[in-house]
Amino acid sequence: MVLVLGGLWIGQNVNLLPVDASANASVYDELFRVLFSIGAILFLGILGVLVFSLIQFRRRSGQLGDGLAIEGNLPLEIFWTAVPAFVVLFVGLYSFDIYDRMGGMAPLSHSAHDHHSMVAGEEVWGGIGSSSSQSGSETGLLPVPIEVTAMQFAFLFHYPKEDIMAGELHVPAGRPVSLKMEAKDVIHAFWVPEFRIKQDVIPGQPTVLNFTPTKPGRYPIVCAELCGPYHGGMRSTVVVEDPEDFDTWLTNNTKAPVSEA
Ligand SMILES: [Cu+2]
Repeated sequence: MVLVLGGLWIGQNVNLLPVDASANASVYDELFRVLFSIGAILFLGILGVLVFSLIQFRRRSGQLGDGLAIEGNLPLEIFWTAVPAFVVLFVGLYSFDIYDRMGGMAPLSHSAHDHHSMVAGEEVWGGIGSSSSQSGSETGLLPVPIEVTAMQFAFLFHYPKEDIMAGELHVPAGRPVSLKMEAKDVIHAFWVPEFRIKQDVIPGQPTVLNFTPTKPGRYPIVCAELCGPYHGGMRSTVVVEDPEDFDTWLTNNTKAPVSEA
């Protein structure tokens, strides 16, 4: 009892994750806390029994014989099979639920014409994060579409409406964003730890990532798929701005000479 309560307390009070800066981060953090609680309970329980046994069953002076030969204990074996089976089943179902709530089960747009839907005359890309909680449908806001190109060893961002090319990803806080991503050479992965989202970027097969940033700030974009010798340096920045600042940025950059470097 003490062990379970202690593990739950540790799970609820652990503070290892970076700031949460997107709408789905809290759902992910919930899963992290549950997994951390289970890990803490197992760690403390196993370590407790181990330390207790080291002291209680140590060899006393004068003890020279072999220990008791113990073989087989059916109730114990059922117990230590059933408990991990239950834990693994629970974690599997719960993770699936979280993945579904983050929009992971929404169909990916495998070709340019599949799975696209039209909202108010605008094309909406499907894929991860396009579930109702992520697409902004409850706020009635249309997602900001941005095209992402990944290559060895950089990300390029294109705003199709304004025809802006950028090396940093600028997004407005509180508005849904829809990234359509494709790689030029090998498989990369687009990861923003502060958003708790990650998606592969694949040559020849566009993938989609939807999110709603919530906190203005600058956060790292990390390539999370080993893509070559400078993979570790393949980083960029996402700049989350107040919507007015974002609009100003769009205006300032519209019709600027496009430089593809
Ligand atoms: Cu890469």
